[in-house]
Amino acid sequence: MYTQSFNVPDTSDDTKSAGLKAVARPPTEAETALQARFDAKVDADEKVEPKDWMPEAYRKTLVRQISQHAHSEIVGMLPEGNWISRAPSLKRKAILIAKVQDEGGHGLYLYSAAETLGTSRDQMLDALHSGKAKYSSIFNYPTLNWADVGVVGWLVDGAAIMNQIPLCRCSYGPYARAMIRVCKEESFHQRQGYEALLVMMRGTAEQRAMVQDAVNRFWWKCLAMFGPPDNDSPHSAQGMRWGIKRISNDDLRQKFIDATVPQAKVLGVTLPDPDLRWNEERQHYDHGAIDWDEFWATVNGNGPCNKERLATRVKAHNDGQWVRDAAMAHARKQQQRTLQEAA
Ligand code: BYC
Repeated sequence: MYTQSFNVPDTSDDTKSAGLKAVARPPTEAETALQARFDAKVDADEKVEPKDWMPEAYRKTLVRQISQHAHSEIVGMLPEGNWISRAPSLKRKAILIAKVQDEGGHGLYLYSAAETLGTSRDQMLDALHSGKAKYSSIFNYPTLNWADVGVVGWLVDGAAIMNQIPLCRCSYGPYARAMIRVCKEESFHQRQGYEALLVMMRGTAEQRAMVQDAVNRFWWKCLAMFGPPDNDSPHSAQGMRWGIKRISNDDLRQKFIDATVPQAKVLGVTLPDPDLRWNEERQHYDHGAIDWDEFWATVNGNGPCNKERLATRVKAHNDGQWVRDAAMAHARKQQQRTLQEAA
């Protein structure tokens, strides 16, 4: 059932240089038994823990997804961080600082969860900084006005929560447990964004126009956050079988739309989709077509802010080198002191 792990091709230099196609060797009896135990655990909805045997492909999939998720959290600090110094009041500034700090914390829980799979944080950060690793498409769009900060909370965090609640039941224990705390904090983020927008919508015509403009720019990008349509999603089927993904990209997108339309009505904004209407038969909202070409261009590095985000992230990492050096020097001195005291 979950046997693809044994079909990983042998890419040793010998076979490559000889121009031969590697043939997967059949699994040994011991490997078959381990695989069967793993399959039974996943089928029984039990958690897989770091020391448990797991198929290599399961490990790789988790490292890919969890590290991308961690990168999204820390790159996600940038568009909102840009507004900390320009928040319109002390209250909003304090809330925004707390939110951005929470996102940094989420990144740390997630890097730690990925480290339990045997990949170091340095490796993951190298992949991010060299442009090899992905992070959520949504953070490659600019935050142009203060209403964008509210819309990021309401829609971006709202979409993130919709995607992340099922991850609390993910089959990999450390990821599932990290997500429980992340989701609690995200729900505060979503509500603070919505509340900030409610206040603006009760303000001047100019403020209401700012909110509508921000919704117009972010709506479609938020729908794309859930990933490509199920038919074009290469990882979904295996992710679902392994209990990593619990709900498909399209189903989550639909749930998000259904939950958000009534919220938009209360807020008094129009969602920028002329095809958005309730379908009595499906008991869901129908919606217009998402521009997947634009999504893929952004995911592949050609969105409006990709270069800027990566450059800011690399600079922040380099500027922080002295902090990491100091922490290491302190840890070394502390260790020496402990050893001297014990001697
Ligand atoms: N952006 O087969 P698929 C947040 C990639 S941040 C970029 O469906 P899968 C927050 C996908 O990685 C929210 N790339 O893949 C923080 C794959 O590429 P690779 C972040 C995307 O993994 C601060 C390819 O497309 N949340 O909460 O089954 C402030 C094919 O896709 C995107 C997470 O990361 C995208 N939107 O499903 C505010 C959640 N979508 O790897 C908020 C964890 C797809 O083959 N991740 N791709 O090169 C997941 O749930 C899943 O990985 C996804 C994709 C649903 C995103």
